[in-house]
Amino acid sequence: MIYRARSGLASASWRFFASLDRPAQPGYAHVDVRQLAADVARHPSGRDWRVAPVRVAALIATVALLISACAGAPAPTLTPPADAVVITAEGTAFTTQHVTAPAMAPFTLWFDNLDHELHNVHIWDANGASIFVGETFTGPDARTALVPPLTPGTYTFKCDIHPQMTGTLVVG
Ligand SMILES: [Cu+2]
Repeated sequence: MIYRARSGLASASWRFFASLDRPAQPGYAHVDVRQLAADVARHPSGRDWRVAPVRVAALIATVALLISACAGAPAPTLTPPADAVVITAEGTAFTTQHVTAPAMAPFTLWFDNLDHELHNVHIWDANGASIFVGETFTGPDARTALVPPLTPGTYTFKCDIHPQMTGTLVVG
C-alpha cells in the first residue's frame, strides 16, 4: 500500500485508518501500541514485513494530527474587567500585597491564582471580623466576585489554606 498525502491531514488520516479497518474519526484515532510493538518485534523474521511500517506510519500520522489539533486551539485568555480590583497569587504568596478599592460601593474582585494549588481571598476588617470569603480553587485559573460595599479603612486579605499569604486592602 502506498500512502500519499494529497488533501488535508485529517482526511488522509481517515483514509489511512479506514484502510486498516480500525476505528477512526477526524481528531480521534486509536493505535494499538502493543500490536505495534509485536509487529516491530516480528519484523526481523520476515513475516508481515509490510505491517510494521504501515502501523509506524499510522502512528506518525496520528501524532502529527494531534499536534496540529493542539496548535490550532487558541490559548485561554484570562483578562480582568477594566474596573476590577486585581489580586494575584504566585509562589504561595500574594504578589499584589497592597490594593485599593472605592468606599461605599460594591466592587469586582478579580483573583488570579497562578499556582497549581488551592488559594482563596478572605477579607478581614481591622477588628478581625470576616468581611468577604472568596472561592477556593486550584490554579492556574481566575475568578471574579462582587464584594459588598465597605466603609473606608484598612483591611487585610488572607488565603484560608496558607495563613502566611497576606495582603492589605485600603478602602477609601
Ligand atoms: Cu493559598
